[in-house]
Amino acid sequence: MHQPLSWSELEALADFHPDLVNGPTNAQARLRLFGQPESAVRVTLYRDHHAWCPYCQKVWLWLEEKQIPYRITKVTMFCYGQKEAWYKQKVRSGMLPAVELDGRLITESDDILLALETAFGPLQWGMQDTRVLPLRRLERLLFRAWCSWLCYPTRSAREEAQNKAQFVQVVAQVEAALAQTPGPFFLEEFSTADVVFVPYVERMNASLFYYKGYSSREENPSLGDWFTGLETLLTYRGTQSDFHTHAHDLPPQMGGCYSNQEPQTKANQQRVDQGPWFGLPDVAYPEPETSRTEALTRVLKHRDKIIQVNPAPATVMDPALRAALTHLITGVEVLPPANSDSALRYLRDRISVPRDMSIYAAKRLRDSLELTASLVGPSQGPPIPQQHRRDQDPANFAQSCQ
Ligand SMILES: N[C@@H](CCC(=O)N[C@@H](CS)C(=O)NCC(=O)O)C(=O)O
Repeated sequence: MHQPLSWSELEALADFHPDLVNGPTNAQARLRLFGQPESAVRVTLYRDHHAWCPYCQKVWLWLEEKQIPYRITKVTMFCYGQKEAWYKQKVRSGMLPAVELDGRLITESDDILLALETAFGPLQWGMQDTRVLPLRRLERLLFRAWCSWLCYPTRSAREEAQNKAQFVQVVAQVEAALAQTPGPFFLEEFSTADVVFVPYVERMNASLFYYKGYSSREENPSLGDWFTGLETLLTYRGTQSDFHTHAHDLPPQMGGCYSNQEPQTKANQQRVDQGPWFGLPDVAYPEPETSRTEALTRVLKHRDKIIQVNPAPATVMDPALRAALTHLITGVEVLPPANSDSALRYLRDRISVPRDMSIYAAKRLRDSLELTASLVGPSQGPPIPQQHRRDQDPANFAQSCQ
């Protein structure tokens, strides 16, 4: 067996340095300029550290598509840790997102989009357009059908089947709406209508796969084409999350997600939690060549904190993590210390997309952590909490957070 590379040898291989400010959409930037001078910035977006809030994703995607220069200030969501006092003074409820536009504070994602449209013009068809309004209503109908199926326990197989049938019936309406235009999007071009659907349809795709054994993207051809269309956009790819992140972030946010316990569901849960992660219907565009270097660079940036928050002592996690990263970047298997299997799987379970890295980088990293752990044993890490996600408190990463 080979020895793990040293931290400095790993650093020498960590060659992923995108332009966060002017380059492709990413979750780490604090400023986005799209080639314009900083003096052009009129907007500050307050969004969650976790890059998970669906209403923030809507505004984020809109700003990126319109290439409006903006600043990003990150705030903690209640279930991850302590809400910043300065934010509660600004927005009493502490809710996200909020935007400052020319110094004026606006909350509520729909109101934010309306104000941004007034200032910068609509993204093709606007929020109040007669073609967009019925689609917005359809999105809310779909949201309610999804919640009714996912977020309430059922007392019988019949009730479960009824909830599913109701969801499938609304999805059929979405399929019909998508089929109205020749391209993959709701209207002739990617527009506000798509932006409105993105956050929850992405979360539906993940959560129904994991909790109900139902693959929305594969079972509905027009929805499948819609996802493929979205994935042609670098803006969408930058905001895109994965099945693992959504499956475990949704329960505390939604007040619970209920599995139907069917064999397909159990198989899907095993796959999302323990791999293999490649081939899951959470992404279909080809893997970029940079996915391994991206994962390595992102881990190295936070390595001290990652080792510190791990339940295992640093004497175990430090060499274990180097073993996994050596596999990630060289493809060579390296035996980690005895008993480091649960430490590596603890980290495997806490990679958050797109907060930490993009979807393929996360798959590569999970893959190397799992493979390296499996060389010493089958122990899983402590379970992921379902009532809160304080195991992901951004305060632990405050200094190294970027
Ligand atoms: N109707 C609001 C809903 C916003 C909302 O529910 N935001 C959640 C996050 S998804 C929130 O900020 N919750 C408080 C928290 O988690 O800290 C909007 O459209 O902006």
